[in-house]
Amino acid sequence: MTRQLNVAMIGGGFMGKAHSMAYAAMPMFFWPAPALACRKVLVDVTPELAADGAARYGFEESATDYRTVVARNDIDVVDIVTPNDRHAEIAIAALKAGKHVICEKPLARNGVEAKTMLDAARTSGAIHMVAFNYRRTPAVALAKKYIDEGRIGRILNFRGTYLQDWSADPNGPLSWRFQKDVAGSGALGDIGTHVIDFARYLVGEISAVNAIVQNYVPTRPIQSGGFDMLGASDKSGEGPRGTVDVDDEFITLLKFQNGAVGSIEATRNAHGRNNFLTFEIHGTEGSIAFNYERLDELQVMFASDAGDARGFRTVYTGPSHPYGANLWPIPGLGIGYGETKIIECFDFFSAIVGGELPSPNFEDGYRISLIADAILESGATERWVAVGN
Ligand code: SOE
Repeated sequence: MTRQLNVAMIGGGFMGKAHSMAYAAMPMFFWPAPALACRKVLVDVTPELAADGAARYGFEESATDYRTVVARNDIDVVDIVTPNDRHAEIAIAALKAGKHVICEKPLARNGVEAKTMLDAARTSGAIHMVAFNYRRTPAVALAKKYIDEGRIGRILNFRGTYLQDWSADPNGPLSWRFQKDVAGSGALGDIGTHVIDFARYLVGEISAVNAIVQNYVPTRPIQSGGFDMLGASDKSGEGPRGTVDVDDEFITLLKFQNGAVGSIEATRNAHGRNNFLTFEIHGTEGSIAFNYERLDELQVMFASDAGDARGFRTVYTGPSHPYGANLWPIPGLGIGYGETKIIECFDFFSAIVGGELPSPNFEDGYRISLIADAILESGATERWVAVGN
């Protein structure tokens, strides 16, 4: 019989929806499934929100006190989908109780906080994962396969961007994503860390950064209620405003330990860009390019191509590509954000059942936090900063 894992989810917002959908749908794609998820308890800040989230996302019970829930004997997995300032306390409590933990990105608000989580994870011996879902896009996993097979040779250069526009309006609300004590950083932690994850996954460890870090919107209308509405609430601009103390944009140069160089930029203020998460990688034997806005496609060029056929070709991912045999039967049918979360759930559950740490785990989350810290320090000091270790 397929094993069952009882899940407690802490938080019930946008990511709660994504993860709940993945728990329900994963076995429909990956069968036989490594384990089935029983959506046991959903925890939120008020009884009403928790009950509403549980009903909507298919959890058996609701609760408001995560400490009682993570200590329960019938809970196997704790899934953290809260704002960033709660990640550490919840993860550490869950790991101390011996639970497997998946935590939304960024792992923590800074490297010091991430280290406390990594230490707890190492001590517990439990399985842990950080939800950098985009590397589970089949086209991105295909890029990794080509690189590992040496198909584009030695990597010379990585260029990554993550551009959105939902915070371009200065009258968009002051949600937690614009408050340093809750979020840790702005575009850097929220979306830049996805690109840092790509860079480490595809190229290797980053050794030094040289960054420009900017804020464009210093105050925003104070939001009523704690919900994260991204850019979608009242934008009249009337009423009291509060201070934004995080970055709206950063651009950084990169040095990799293996000698490659690169750059990353991220902003949520780029009018016209929605989820423009891209990379282009140049190697001695070819190049690879990816844009999440066309996530089924990988652009590939091999230097060995015949002279009259040189140029990027489009590979449409499908059954013969990573994870593809479990998705849809014909290339080009198209996947979306949901499938990346379903694959993430499959990899997490496979790791729990197999007893082997998945990647990215809390060690990766910690390293990414150190790189984010170095980017902020470089932006403040206007010089190259070596990434800590
Ligand atoms: C908002 O910028 C956001 O929801 C991020 O927090 C997610 O990580 C990203 O995948 C989509 O955009």
